[in-house]
Formats: sequence, structure tokens, C-alpha cells
Amino acid sequence: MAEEKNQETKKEEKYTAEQIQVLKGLEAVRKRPAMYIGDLSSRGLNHLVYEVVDNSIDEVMAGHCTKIDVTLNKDGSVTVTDDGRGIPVDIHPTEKRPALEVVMTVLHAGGKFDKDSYKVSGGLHGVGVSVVNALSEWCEVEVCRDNKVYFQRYKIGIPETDLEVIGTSKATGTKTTFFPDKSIFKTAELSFEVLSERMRELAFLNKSLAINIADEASGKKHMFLYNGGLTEFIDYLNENRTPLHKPPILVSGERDDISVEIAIQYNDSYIENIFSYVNDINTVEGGTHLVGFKAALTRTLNSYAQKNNLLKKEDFTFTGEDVREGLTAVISAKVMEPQFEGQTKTKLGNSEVKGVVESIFGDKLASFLEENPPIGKKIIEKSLTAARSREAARKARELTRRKSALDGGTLPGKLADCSIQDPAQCEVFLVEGDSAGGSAKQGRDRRFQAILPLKGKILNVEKARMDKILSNDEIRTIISALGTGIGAEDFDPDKLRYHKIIIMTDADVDGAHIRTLLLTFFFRYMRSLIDRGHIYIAQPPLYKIKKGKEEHYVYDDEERDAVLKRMGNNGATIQRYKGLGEMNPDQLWKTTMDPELRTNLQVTIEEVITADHIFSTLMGENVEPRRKFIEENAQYVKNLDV
Ligand code: 0RA
Repeated sequence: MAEEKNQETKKEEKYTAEQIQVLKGLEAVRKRPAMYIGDLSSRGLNHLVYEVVDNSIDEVMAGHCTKIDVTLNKDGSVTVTDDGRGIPVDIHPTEKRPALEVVMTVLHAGGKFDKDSYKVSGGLHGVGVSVVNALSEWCEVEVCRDNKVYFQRYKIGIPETDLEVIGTSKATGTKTTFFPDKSIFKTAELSFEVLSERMRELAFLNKSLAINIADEASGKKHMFLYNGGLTEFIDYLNENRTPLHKPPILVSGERDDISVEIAIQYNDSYIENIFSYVNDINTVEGGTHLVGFKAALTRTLNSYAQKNNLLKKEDFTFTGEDVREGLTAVISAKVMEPQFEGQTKTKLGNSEVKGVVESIFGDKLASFLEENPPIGKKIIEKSLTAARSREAARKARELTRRKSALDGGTLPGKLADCSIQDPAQCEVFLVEGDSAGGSAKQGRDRRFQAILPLKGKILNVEKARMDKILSNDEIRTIISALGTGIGAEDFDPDKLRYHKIIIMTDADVDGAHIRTLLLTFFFRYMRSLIDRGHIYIAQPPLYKIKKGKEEHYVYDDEERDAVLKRMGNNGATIQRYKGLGEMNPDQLWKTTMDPELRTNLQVTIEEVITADHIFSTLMGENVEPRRKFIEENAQYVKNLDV
């Protein structure tokens, strides 16, 4: 690092003011990389790839690109190739350097110099490819245009060569190869699986765009190409569910420079599964496009039902929840200058979008229903059944609410609460079984650790409706203890009483099952707790190895073998912990609960679609896809057993 600094200072002397600005920009990125790409874990590393791909996607949206190839090379570099027009190479009027070099080295330069030809633009952080360049040991760009092949190479964001012509070509396009800087990303690894899922998502969202992704080291590859676009997206999401009508309903339109495409399909489950996007960015926190969609759906189905006398009582109206039960939907809006808000900057703020989505979707859905009465009838029937159980659910929910501390009621009797009141400092362990619960209560630090023992099976929320979920004792207890409430109207993550919710189950098949059931519950009904990083999985040790006075707790077989080897095998005794209950309170504290010593796993969702697929496969009705999934993912499921 010291050496690099020297070099930079020497160079600065002959640099123009603009170029000094550039170096300062790149330096800022290298000093605080997390500010630009989120974090320095695998997630951040994956983001570098997304950032480069997003540039090609902009070219797709502009109508000039049909194919994107992503290759994870054996040496650890990544290549992204597209068949767009190629990044312009002419001399930039104010920067006096080739446009390509400006794009690659100036923060936020992106497509700015060519705004007219760009309607919309993706890119979550919108930081541009220069950030990728700055965080790469080296980076090479090849551009084909004007029958020439241009090339430039950079080192930690700084041009190593001038832009050169290295050949001729009739094709057009851009090829970027970058080698992430190991001094910044340390141990982080790119995830082929996570990247693949994002590429699949982009292929669904950009009908007829071919995206190929390959991992040279493992030989794995995927080719994504969906001529059906959102319709195929819905087919994929509902793969493990039973649709009430086929094909999905597809609606699209454009007004005031806002374009909207929406696909919906009802299935026989009770789950509301809506994915919303703005400029291909998954708006996890929703926003105005989602609000417009929901409003139109509720209004349109109510008036359709009324007009066609499908309701028994005249004055009855569906709520939003009624008409969204068993609904799978994808909403994709393209907006010129999106305003992203919210904790994770994934909530669309542009107020004008609501009305546009509402009127386009409302009008077109109404026409569709008029033209397809059998489907209309099925949807209304589904909503009616939902409405009937809504009443039961409301009663169950009120019972939960009355029992919850925040409404002046009492906390569940089984909960051993902590003494500190500040949620940010507190954690709650959801513990499998009364005996482990007892040990945890004795072993904990009662100032900030609360214990909630869970007995008996948690309900599979994938197969149950809200009223049944809320009549389940274990689930009710959890909701009361957490303090958040539940359901569209009641749930409020800001009321969470503990900022760490730690799932602590036995390291056996039953424990894994309970963990999956709990995760399914959080995923379906308290998703934002996962998004905000509140959910953890405790890691109890698998073995205790003892020899004389020496004692070791080890967490997997590999570690066990290493410790045994170090100790010399003879005389060592190995105790395998089958359940948490086999540990005394002190052991449980030392190995699993003490924040200084434990290693909790934080639950994150890199790809909501994959998570949805996993839960719907593992917990859903259909046996065949589950069998197939478990067979294909034996590794992942080995201790999941469902
Ligand atoms: C601005 C203008 C033009 C192309 C691009 C940007 C462009 C950028 C990227 C980034 C990755 N792949 C890309 N492909 C194209 C074209 C201007 C013109 O040819 O008239």
C-alpha cells in the first residue's frame, strides 16, 4: 500500500486537475469500499459482477443488446460480454480523454454523457463500473465498434495503457474482465449459485434476452432465455404450487414515460407471493408501484364481484388481504428517475408511479375478467373463502394481541425475559424442548438474554391459513414474545423487543426440521426481520473431546479429526452431543450462548426467489418436486429432513 501511494504522488505531478479528481475518487472508493458496494463479504463481491452486468442491461433496455455472457474464470477473474453497441470511445468533450476511459475511471460517469438515448437505468447503487475497476487488482476492457477492436487495461482503477486499437471486427459489443482485489476482499468468494439466480431473474425480467453464465473451475453452466418473460417467471414461481387458472394473467402498458408490466396467477395455497421490481431492481421494501397494484387489485375485484352478483351480501367488500390469498405476482415498472428510499434503499418513492400502475392494471384486469368469466369466478370464490376465514383469523389475532405485552397484557408464561429493556441490546433464544430451555435459562446472562422454550411441533405455515397459524400455541407465544404483532395491518418490525432472535435447536433431524419450520414462518410472515438481519441460528458443538484435563468443544467432523490428530488419538474420549439437553447450563453458555465465544450464523436472503423455491419445495403440498429437490440438493438438505 505504501508503495502504491508513492507511485500515485509521483504521477500526480504531471496530471491535470481532472485527473487528480479521478485519482481522489478512486482512492475514496478503495478507502471505504463498503460505502460503495454494501459490504466486503461474498455479497459485496457478487455486487461487482452485478454492477458490470447492469451496464449491459442498460444497453438491453435501450434495445441494442440481446445476449450477455458471464464467466467465472479459473484464475479468479470474471468476464462479462455483451453484444450491445460497445461503450463509446470518442474523445470526451470536457474530459479530453476517450469516453471509455471516463466511464471506467470517473465515479458515476455511467451513461451520463449519453442521457438522451437512455430511457431507464438499472444498477442498485448506481455507482457505476468505475467502482468495480477501482476495487480490482486489474481490469481489461475490449470494445468492438466501428469495425475495430479497442482495448485498455487498468490497475486498481488507474489506466495502465492508453486506449489502443488491437484488431478489426464486424461485430459490436463490450467485454469486461476484472480481477477483484484480494487485499480488499480477503476471503470472500463469488457464489456461482447466487449469481446464477440473479441472472435467471434478469432473464425473466428481460424477455428474449439470452444470459449465459459459466464457472470454468467446476464446469457448471446455465443458459437463461425466456421468450415468455414475466409469464414464465410466474410459471417458475408457481412450479411447486397448484394454479387455479392457466396461463398467468399478463398486463402491460405505458403512460407518462412510466412503463408497467404485471403478471399474476392464483394458486390453491394461502400465501401471498409478490415480487416487485423497478428498472430490474428487486424492490424488497415495496413502494408506490406496489401500492398502486394492490389498490387496483382490491378495487377491481370488488367491483367485478358486485357487478356480476357474485357476492351473497350486498354491502360486503373484500379487503386487500382477501384478494391476495394464494396470489403470485410479479410487478415490473420502468421509471426514468427512480427515487429509492427505505432502510435498504429498495422502496420506490416516486409518487406519480402509484396512479399510473393503478389505472393501467385496474383497467386491463377489469377487461380481462369481463372476457374470461370462468377465471373471474374462480378468483372471486378464492377471495370469498379467504374472507370467511379472515373473520376467524381476526379473532385469533386479537387473542394474540391481547396477550402481548405491548397492549398491556402479559408476556407468555414460558418466556424467561431479560432485565434490560432496550431492544438493541437484547436477544431471545428460541429453544427446542423444555429440558434445553431449562439449561438455557440457568446458563444465560439474564440481563440481556431471554429464553423462550418451544415444545412440540411448530405448524407448517406453508400449508395452513392465517386463522390456523394464529391458533397454534407455539406460534402465538413467539409472536407475543417478539412484540411485533402479525398480519398486513398489525405487523410492525419496529416493535421488535429483541434485535437478535436466535434459533437454538438440536443437531439432529428433528432439530433441523424445527429450524426449517421456524425459518419458513419468519420468511412468510415476518420477512423484514430477516431483511433487517435480526434472525440467527445458534451453533452448538457436535462433540466434546477430552484427554486428562484438556477439553475441546468441536463444531464439525473436520475440526474433530484435526483436534484428535493434534492430541494424539490414544486416551482421548469423544462425546457426541445429540441434543442441547445433554449439556449442563455452564457448558451451554460457554459453547453456544456466550457472545464472546459463540459463532451464531446470521440468516440472510441473497435471493428471495431461491428462498421461495426452497421453502415451497420443502414445505409445500407436492411430494414429487420435494423428492427431486432433496435428491438434487442432498448436500444442502442433509440435515434438513422434511
Ligand atoms: C452509452 C452510449 C452507447 C453505448 C453505451 C453507453 C454502452 C455502455 C455499455 C456498458 C456495457 N456495455 C455497454 N454497451 C454500450 C452507444 C452510443 C452509440 O453507439 O451511439
